[in-house]
Amino acid sequence: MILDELADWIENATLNGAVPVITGRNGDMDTVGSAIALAASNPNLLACGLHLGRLANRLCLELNAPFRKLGKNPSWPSKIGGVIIVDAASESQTGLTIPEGIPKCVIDHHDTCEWDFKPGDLELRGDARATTQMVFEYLNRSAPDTLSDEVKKLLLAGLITDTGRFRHADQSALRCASEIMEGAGFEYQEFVEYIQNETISASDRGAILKGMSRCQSIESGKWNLVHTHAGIHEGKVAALIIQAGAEVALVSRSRDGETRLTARAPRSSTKSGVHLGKMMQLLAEKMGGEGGGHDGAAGWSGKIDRIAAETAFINILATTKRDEN
Ligand SMILES: [Mn+2]
Repeated sequence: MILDELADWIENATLNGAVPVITGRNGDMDTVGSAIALAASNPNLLACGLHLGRLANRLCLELNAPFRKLGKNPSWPSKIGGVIIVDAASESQTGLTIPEGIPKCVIDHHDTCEWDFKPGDLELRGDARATTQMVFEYLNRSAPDTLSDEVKKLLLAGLITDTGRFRHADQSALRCASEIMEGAGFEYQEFVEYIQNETISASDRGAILKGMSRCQSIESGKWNLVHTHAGIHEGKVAALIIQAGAEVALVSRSRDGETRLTARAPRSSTKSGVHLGKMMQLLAEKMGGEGGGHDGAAGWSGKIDRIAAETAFINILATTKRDEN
């Protein structure tokens, strides 16, 4: 069983020194929750990463959860036994240069993967709906004492946000949530309300609305695509576009010479043949940069200009076959 291999890997690595548990650079709740929860299982594991997203920041403060924010070129501990990377499909998705020549372990649930593995490395790739689901399974099996209310909240928050509040859950994600709640000293509904209770500043609201006002709806091959560009909150803008009925949502953003694409698709589109993660990977092969993700949620980033990146995505969508079922 692969979870036993993870237990062995962690035991060996932590015997040889400190082991950073590195998050994806978006700092979303899934990556941050996974890192902190896993790090709670062994004193030689340290959760760290480039950035804490809004919710992750709020929850970490509230729970007093240990997380080390790193600069672009961090000084790693001198005695390092290995590195664990959670919820990131490639090195660039961490935004960091991972130290070389030490064993690494990648725990991830993306459909795409651009890591190189060497002997001594371990890859845990699951079709879980959140990386926190995989971390919970590990802790539940190998370190159940770690599962305090604080750790449970971090894991549950990752699962709730990565599944869009269980809209994209499946049976095992739902079972996982129920197992996390078993014996928990907090109430599920109250916790969800706490997570949802995000205040959006007037300037952020303005940016979201501006992104919405620039939306264009086009037919690309057999698909309806609604695209726009936004300065921030691309994920939120894309979600709103999907709620408006688009078959595929594409939101671009350009800053400091870097362009980022964020795409979302509802289940009806992914069932008919859209796989945004693979499309973003193809985009990276054609235009450079880095891309990947899930079938219904994916991203790409690179150095070409925004219009060229959008056009390349639209062309890939145009050639995507539609299975009528
Ligand atoms: Mn995730």
